[in-house]
Amino acid sequence: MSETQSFQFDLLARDGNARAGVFHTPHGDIQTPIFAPVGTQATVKAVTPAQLEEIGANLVLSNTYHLYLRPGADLVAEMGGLHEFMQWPHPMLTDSGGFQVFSLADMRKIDADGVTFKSHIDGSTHRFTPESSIAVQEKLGADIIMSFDECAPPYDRKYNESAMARTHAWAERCLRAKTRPDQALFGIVQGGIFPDLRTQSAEFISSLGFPGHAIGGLSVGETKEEMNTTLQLLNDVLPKDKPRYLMGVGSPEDLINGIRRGVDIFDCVLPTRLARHTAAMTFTGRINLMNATNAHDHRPIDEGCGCYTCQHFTRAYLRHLVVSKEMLAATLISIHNLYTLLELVRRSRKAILNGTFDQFADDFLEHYQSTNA
Ligand code: PRF
Ligand code: ZN
Repeated sequence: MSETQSFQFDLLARDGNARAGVFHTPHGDIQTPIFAPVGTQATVKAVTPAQLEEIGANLVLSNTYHLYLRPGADLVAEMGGLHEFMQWPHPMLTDSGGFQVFSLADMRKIDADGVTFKSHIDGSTHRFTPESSIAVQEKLGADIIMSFDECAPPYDRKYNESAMARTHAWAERCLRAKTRPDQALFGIVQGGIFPDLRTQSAEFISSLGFPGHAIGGLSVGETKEEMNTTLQLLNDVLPKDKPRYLMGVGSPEDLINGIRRGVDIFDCVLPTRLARHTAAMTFTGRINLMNATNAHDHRPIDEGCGCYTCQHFTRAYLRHLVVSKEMLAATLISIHNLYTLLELVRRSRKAILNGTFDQFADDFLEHYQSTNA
């Protein structure tokens, strides 16, 4: 099977700039738009694979940086690869490690060839290059792997110029380093909030022939308006016949605003991280289950929700669990939050296929109470 066959992207419908499609991978089809739960350490925190399947999850993301440090890519390969190791038989994606080195590693020194950094776990020194990131991602064996990039702070022009140039040179090196035909390597666009850099980056990355394109360097401190303007611009430059992946973005309003501007794939730790901090996401905003107002509440988190948590448990019970610091709280709230985002992309997809996405998006945004975080 040739690469173009196994990773074909079929665009089924367009509604304005919003798209509904199917991306074919060796571990099954990804129906887009989609939200990918994050399993940083080869586990979506507090949720079993069986529970993820019941929620309707499909694509799951994991991190090269973490798995390289622990347990090591050779061990994952020895155990049959990431899918087998964590028992997720559906599509998987690994991030390249660049972004995590910059946000997590204790010390890092970047040069034209790669990044030297110290492990946040034991302080040991390591080095990633585009070639080693691809080698690690080939051992892990996800269906979608990412180019090694550099994400700069959004407002620093000089920094963004050099980070973009590096990202472009590294994208070419990643393509050359890749050997496995059963993995799709996506390129990453950078450029901060600067329209000319974003255009230049999208044009260059698109020219390299990747089967998909990611938008990096957003949701890193810029305003929502700046993110939306950048997505609008990229929608016109990125090729329409390949999937677009907005990295690390996943609040409900960001999903709607991204889909509206042509984004197909999202991932974010937000639903599972909020759950561990006792916050539930709903179609109208966030609820903190620690709040005393829930103490005698017979209702589920969200009366319209079809998730396991809402089908069985009251807010009063969930508040009891969070007040008592019981582990089940994280599991039940994570199930609900992930279900909410997956339901949001499922409903968006239906609306796109029906040609009613604009109305759906307007209704959603009108009823949604945004939280700053
Ligand atoms: N690059 C990579 N991973 C990422 C990002 C990026 O810019 C972001 C930024 N939102 C999240 N994850 N490789
Ligand atoms: Zn629910």
